[in-house]
Amino acid sequence: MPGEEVSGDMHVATATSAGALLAVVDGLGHGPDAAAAARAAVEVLDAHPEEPVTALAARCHQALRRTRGAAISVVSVDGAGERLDWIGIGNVEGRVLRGSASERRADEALLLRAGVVGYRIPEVRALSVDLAPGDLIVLASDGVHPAFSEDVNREAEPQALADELLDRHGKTTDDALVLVARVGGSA
Ligand SMILES: [Mn+2]
Repeated sequence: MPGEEVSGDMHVATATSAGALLAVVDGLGHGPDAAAAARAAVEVLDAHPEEPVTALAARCHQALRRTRGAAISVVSVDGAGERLDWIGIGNVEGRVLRGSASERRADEALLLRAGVVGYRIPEVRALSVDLAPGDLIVLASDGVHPAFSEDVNREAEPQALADELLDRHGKTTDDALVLVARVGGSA
């Protein structure tokens, strides 16, 4: 957010033995206290990337109790890139945007559950989505207008796409973060 020296939005993108763990964390509000809450969640996720997303949500909830709390969406991608499990508490949007190898599959939006991690979280279970090589996984904090996924160049490189989405859809009234990953082949 303009005027702030730190961002309260942070991400995790780490390889696991099974595949990858991706997350975007939005510390409540903005400024240093928001960043402290987000950092606490990132530390938990980085320390336990192999765990199921439901367990990670519970761990983050515990770790953030003395912070102002956060919105968190977490995605665990399996080894061959054939499936993901994801969970969203608060308003970090998640999308799977299909590549050309997924012609018969519809795009997917992560079901977000109301709550603040560290303060009050609902009973949540992970939802699964089948993937194919070329599919895009996009996570975006609420500093990005939720219409971001309506007109995406699906052939773009992930970094270029993240930059473009932030540029086109980022708000100036909040911190904003976009994380883009593309599903590779079996390698
Ligand atoms: Mn926000």
